[in-house]
Amino acid sequence: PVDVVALGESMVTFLPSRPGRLADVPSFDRGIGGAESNVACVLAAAGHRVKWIGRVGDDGFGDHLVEAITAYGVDTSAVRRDPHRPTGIYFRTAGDRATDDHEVLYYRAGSAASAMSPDNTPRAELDSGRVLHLSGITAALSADCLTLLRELTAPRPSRPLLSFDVNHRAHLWPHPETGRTVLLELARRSDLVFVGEDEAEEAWGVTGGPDAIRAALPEPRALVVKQGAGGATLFERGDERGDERGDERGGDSGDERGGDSGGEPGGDRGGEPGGVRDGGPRADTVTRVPALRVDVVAPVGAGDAFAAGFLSATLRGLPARDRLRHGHLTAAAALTVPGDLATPPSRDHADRLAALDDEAWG
Ligand code: KDG
Repeated sequence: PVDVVALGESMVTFLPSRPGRLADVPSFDRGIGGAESNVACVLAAAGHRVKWIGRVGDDGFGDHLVEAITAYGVDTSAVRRDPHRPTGIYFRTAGDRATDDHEVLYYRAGSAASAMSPDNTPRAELDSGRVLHLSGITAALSADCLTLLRELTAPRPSRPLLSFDVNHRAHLWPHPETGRTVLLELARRSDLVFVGEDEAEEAWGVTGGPDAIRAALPEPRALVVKQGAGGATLFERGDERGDERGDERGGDSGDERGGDSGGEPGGDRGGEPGGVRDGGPRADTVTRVPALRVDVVAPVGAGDAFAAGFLSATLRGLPARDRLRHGHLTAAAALTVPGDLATPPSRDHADRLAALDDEAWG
């Protein structure tokens, strides 16, 4: 069985060969991008069995994406080719490191991936992993893509653990209000949610830091608020092993609960509004871990790498602190390269770094 299935649009990316405005840059270096396939590539590099599901054009860029993502060790056998629509591409400048003030130009409207729908996307394959990783980008691509995401986030028996990265991309939403509502709806229906502190403010107007974000989003059993150089905070409902009777909503028997480690995916599928169950609201366990101090080259891909590191540690049943540390370690690798994907530390190396004492992590 597959550990993680990731669904989303991947694009060929073009990064300027020298700094400057897009208007002035004469040539570009080709790379691959796409938030969800980035997560898949980093997880595969960490030794997990991963499948990426997407849709690309029947063109050279589509060939390149499938070949490059396969070369990372990701199973691309369920990727569909669209004979009528092109593969999406995008250009981005490195921008200002301090402010992340960069230019992004997408050429993805009407792309092959934007035609993904419940009818043409292999449903059994989507549910074939222990974890299904989705992001808010897909919801913005088209009405069909949004329908697909709504179906995949609906509560249902034997749903894989649903991991959702909010990934608010303001350029992609024709109406900001729609993005705001949809992203909140999808996050509420997920088991594990990743959101940036700034992103929550930009998308939902939530200010006041991680606690305020958790208050606005109490449903997911785990919520990771990423605070850039400030670290990350994990909120996890304290009942993950408490419900020994099994899942009263008709899901699995709950035998995969991670207990104290909180590590194993599965268990409390679907979520109940407000995190309230028959015994009333359960308290969150809150874990905060500082980030590593690195010289940032480009933040692109760091959020995806963080999600991959966190998911990898989750699949391995590691405790909360180490799950966050693994997220920071893979993010640090991505922050220090210009493109979306860096070579992450090997599993042994990451384990050694994650085990350093608090002083080293302080
Ligand atoms: O997280 C990196 C992604 O933003 C990048 O690869 C492009 O998927 C992308 C998007 O839609 O912004």
